[in-house]
Amino acid sequence: MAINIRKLDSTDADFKAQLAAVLAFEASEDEAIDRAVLRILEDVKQRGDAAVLEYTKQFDHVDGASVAALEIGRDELQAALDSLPPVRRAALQTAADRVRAYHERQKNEIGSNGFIYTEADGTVLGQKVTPLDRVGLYVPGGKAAYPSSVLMNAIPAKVAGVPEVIMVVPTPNGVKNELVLAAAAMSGVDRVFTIGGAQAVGALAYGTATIPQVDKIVGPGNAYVAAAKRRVFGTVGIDMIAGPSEILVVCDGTTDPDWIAMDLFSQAEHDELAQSILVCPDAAYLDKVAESVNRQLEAMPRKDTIATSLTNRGALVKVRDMNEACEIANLIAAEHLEISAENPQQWADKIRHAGAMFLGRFSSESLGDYCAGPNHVLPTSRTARFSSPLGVYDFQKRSSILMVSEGGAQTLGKVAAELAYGEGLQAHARSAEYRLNPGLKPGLK
Ligand code: HSO
Ligand code: ZN
Repeated sequence: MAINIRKLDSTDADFKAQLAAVLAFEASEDEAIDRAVLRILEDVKQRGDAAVLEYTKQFDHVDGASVAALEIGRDELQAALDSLPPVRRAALQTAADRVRAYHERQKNEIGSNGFIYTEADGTVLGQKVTPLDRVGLYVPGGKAAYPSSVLMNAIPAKVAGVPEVIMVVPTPNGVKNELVLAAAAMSGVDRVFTIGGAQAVGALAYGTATIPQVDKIVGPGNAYVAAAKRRVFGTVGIDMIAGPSEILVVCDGTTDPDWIAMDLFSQAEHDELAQSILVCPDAAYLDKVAESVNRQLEAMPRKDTIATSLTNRGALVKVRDMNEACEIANLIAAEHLEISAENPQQWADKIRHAGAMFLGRFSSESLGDYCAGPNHVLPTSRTARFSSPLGVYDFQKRSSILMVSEGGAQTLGKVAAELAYGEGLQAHARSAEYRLNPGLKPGLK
């Protein structure tokens, strides 16, 4: 199988338009899916467990006696963990430990403890940070079931202090993924139900007699799950609607081309819609990578997916120099950015938009996907321009604190009243003025 990855050259007059065409991706918002999802959500809202049970039978061919019977108990989760081959269990443990350590840092070092300060007149102002009470974690079934994603979603929730993490995972035809269950046990998931699709999202969002209502739903899913998450947003929080995986490699031409070709494959193998792009100032190097792609492809079990992804959405981009490569990286705002170069730090300093930056030739994206520590749930489809990796902060919220002293009420009361009168809101003004000395309360004067 020989494939042709599109080649772009930044000196072409219409380079920007060509690049835009490569990046163009319309998240398919299928109206038929949306209508079906709306019906399911309404049904689950009205009929609760009975609806969940029926849809699970219809879509997953799992005929439970009750929703309670679809719960996987702690013993079964622990048994899944205990039955892993020792080497795999050790790898899962290392990954979990490293992900936890990273997120502990995140909790302690980016102000998750809130703040409080006292003004000269004794007024106290601050911000209190609290974890969410209950979070729902959606885990896809079938081929898209990633145990690593269980760790990446559940561990930051637990580090944030969420007391209850409820996981849902469809088990079509009753087939359970043991590694997913093991990962749930390892990351401290509290309860697991074998339900999926829009019905599971609805159950978590509205609650049923058996499934507790959660405050936020996180985790990836298919088009139905994405549509359902969009619909329930507002009733509950959601993390994001993730698009296909992306990798952008900026290379100075000094890394083994086979390594880079495999890095491009690593995201292409996720999905035919995944995007892998290489940007480099050295035209001969791009040719070497193209050659390596064709030489290595044949041996890949997922070669069809990789070939489709690279052919339809991949690109090899020749740029003038590394500075221009960094400008393009900022434009693309990729989910994963590898800077495979000598002294990567100097180029990283120029990057403002990327979900995660992998610096230096030993930092392959796959290490981040599994076990380095940072989260692998990252903004896709250029949303790294305005959003961030999933983190402890996504499982916390902030409350403002105002404790105004009697002295503070004198100064602030006049300011507030003045602005309230300006807005025509008499009760606001009076409420502030009642607290002035001497009070303005009728009868007290
Ligand atoms: N690259 C994916 C995460 C993942 N990779 C899970 C392998 N397993 C998210 O962008
Ligand atoms: Zn991956």
